[in-house]
Amino acid sequence: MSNRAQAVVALAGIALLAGCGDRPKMPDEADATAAAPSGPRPYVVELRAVGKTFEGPGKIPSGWTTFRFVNASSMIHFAIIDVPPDGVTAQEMSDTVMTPFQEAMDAMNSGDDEAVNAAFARFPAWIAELGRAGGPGFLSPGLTGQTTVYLEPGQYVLECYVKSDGVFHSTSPGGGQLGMMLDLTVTEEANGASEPAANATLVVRNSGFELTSGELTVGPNTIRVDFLEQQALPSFVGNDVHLIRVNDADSIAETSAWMDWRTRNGLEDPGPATFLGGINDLPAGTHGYFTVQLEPGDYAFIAEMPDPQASGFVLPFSVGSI
Ligand SMILES: [Cu+2]
Repeated sequence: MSNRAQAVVALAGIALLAGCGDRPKMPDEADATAAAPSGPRPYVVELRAVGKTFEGPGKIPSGWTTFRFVNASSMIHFAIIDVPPDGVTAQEMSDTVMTPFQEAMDAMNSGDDEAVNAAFARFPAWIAELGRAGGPGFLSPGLTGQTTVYLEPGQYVLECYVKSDGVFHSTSPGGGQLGMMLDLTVTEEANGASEPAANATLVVRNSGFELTSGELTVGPNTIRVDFLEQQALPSFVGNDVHLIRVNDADSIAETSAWMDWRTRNGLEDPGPATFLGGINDLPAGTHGYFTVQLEPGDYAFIAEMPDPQASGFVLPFSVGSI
């Protein structure tokens, strides 16, 4: 018998003795003792957005990983997890991808198509094979999000490409510094965490979102997101899920218009809605989770892609009595 099992048996004996004694048993005492060994055990990584930088660990064990994403800044941020080819670091991505991306954006804003094409032509050949492993979705200032993904051992790069004054947060501020990017090494060691338990399942296909099981309610919700399909759109983005609070009749249309990074106001902070988190692109056939606390009101799942509303990637819903 393991030490842990012995400890559980010993605790059970104490609970039994307590139940037989003079002291009245508290209503949930026995339940708490019984639930502890078998309940889901998350492995939580705190990732903070401070100004236009990420603060988080550089090395973590592999397995189901829950990112507690704390937005301690005054801007909207997200944290997409890139899977670059072996040996490609955040610094190399910054030099070879983020720099031409910013040049392309500047050229788009000035209407110089030739310069746009020249910038895109500078991308490294591997850009078409850049993988994605999810990560926390858009989160408004001051909020905390929670997103869980399965991370295999390997080398990852986190990035945020929300814009401030037309500049992607992932763009280097100069002087050899990284923009909003973070190298993350995931080791062979297993974190041993359990897969989260969800109360609702959202399915993602190339035709849009569908809530296939469960119910969204007032209070904490853990949403399983099944990526049945994934796609590479011409704007270099794919299927993902973000959650907004729908504050008025224009929230969805305005957010849908904001979701195209190629436009001057696209992904420009501050955004038109309150973002509550979500999950970034995962490969087809895989799944992840995000957890959100909902107050009574109107909400919508929405994707970061050109005109998600026209493409089936907006799913409004309401919880509680309004
Ligand atoms: Cu950002």
